[in-house]
Order: sequence, then C-alpha cells, then structure tokens
Amino acid sequence: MMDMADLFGHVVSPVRRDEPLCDGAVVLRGFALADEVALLQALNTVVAQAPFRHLITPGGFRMSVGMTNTGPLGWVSDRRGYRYDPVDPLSGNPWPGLPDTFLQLATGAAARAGYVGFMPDACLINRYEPGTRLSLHQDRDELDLAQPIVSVSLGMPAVFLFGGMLRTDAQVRVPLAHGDVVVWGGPARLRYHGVMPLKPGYHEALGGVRINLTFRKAG
Ligand code: MD6
Ligand code: FE
Repeated sequence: MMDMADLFGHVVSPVRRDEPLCDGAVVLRGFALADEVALLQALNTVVAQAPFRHLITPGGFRMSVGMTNTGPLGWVSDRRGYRYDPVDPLSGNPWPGLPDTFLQLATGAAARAGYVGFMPDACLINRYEPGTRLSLHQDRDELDLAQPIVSVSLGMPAVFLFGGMLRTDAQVRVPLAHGDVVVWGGPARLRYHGVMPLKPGYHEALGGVRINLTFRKAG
C-alpha cells in the first residue's frame, strides 16, 4: 500500500504495510484486521470445543502459554516429546475443523509473502496472559520445512524475539500488534525465536490477553 498525505501534507501511516524481517520472513502489518470479527467469532467456536490448556514439556515443565489447536493436526507436548496428533488428548476427539476464515487468511498472507499454494493442515493457538513468555525455540516438528509458517497476532501487543540459526545468535525485537501477520519460511524457516513476557494491559478485542495463531503444513 502506498503512503498517503492528508490535506496538510502530513504523511498518514497506512494501516497495512509490509516489513521484511530478513530473507524469507516478512511482517504484514494489519493484514488480519479486515477479517477481525469473523476471526474472533471462529476462535470462540474452536475454543469452546477444544479449550486452552497448559502442556507439559518433555523435561517436565508446565508451559506458561495456554495452547489449543484447530485443523487436521494439532501440536502437542508431553513427557514423551513434541509431535503433531490428529486427536485432542483432552477430549479424545479430533481437533475442531479449520474455520474457512482462518484458512483464507493463512493462504492469502502466504501468497502475499510469495508462498503461493501454501495449504496448512494445522493451526496452533497460543494464549498469553500478563507475564507469560515463550522461550527461544525453532519450529522443526513439521515434515516439510520448505513450507512456511503464517503467524497471526490478536489482542494485546507483544515483543517477538527474532534470532538466527543458533540459539546463541543475537535477536532483534519485533513489536507485534493486533492484526499483524508474520510469514516465515525459506532461509528463515529454522531461525530461533520467542516472545518476551506479556505486559499487563487491555485491548478491546480480547481484554488482557494476547492470542497468536500459527498455521503450519505439519504432515
Ligand atoms: C507467538 N510464535 O508469536 C509465537 N513460530 O506467539 C511462534 O512461535 C512462531 O510467530 C514460528 C513462526 C512464527 C511464529
Ligand atoms: Fe515458533
């Protein structure tokens, strides 16, 4: 989208901007805002069927981020390890189906970032409460690492930490706001990343929490 000037010649910041992070990763500012109401409605439906829960890491720690999934495959963690599973271990049922609005958002964002034909089969939903963080990690449990990840931020803003190929590489801090979408693939696919502790606050869409959707082609 082009920058616009108002009647006085001030540059008006457009709601949507594309910000390359590095080769293979881009932030699409505000990309999810157009579908906000439908997205939040679909999110409520999913969470009613598969509520947020705190998974246990293979090392025995309880994750502070609440998680659930929608789509044919869901990411789970327990004492046996990390994996994608077609069944929600809480209910014994398949995960809720991927809502159309979710799918359209994910494929549209991927295409805009240059990943035409992305077809996710998993959407991990993370819920951050004040003080909650996600420690540095790589996303490497998916079969085909040529496929990107599409990450949608909703509600409270957070600072995304974006590192390099090694855990010890320096990280850049990327503020992510309600409606921002990060598309992440190619040479960036295995970069370490995390989320800084959520600051307390309030956002009209979701109250005091941040919700992140990450779409993957897992199987
Ligand atoms: C989050 N996101 O933003 C957590 N992973 O809440 C992720 O862990 C993530 O945003 C891979 C690609 C993009 C991401
Ligand atoms: Fe991740």
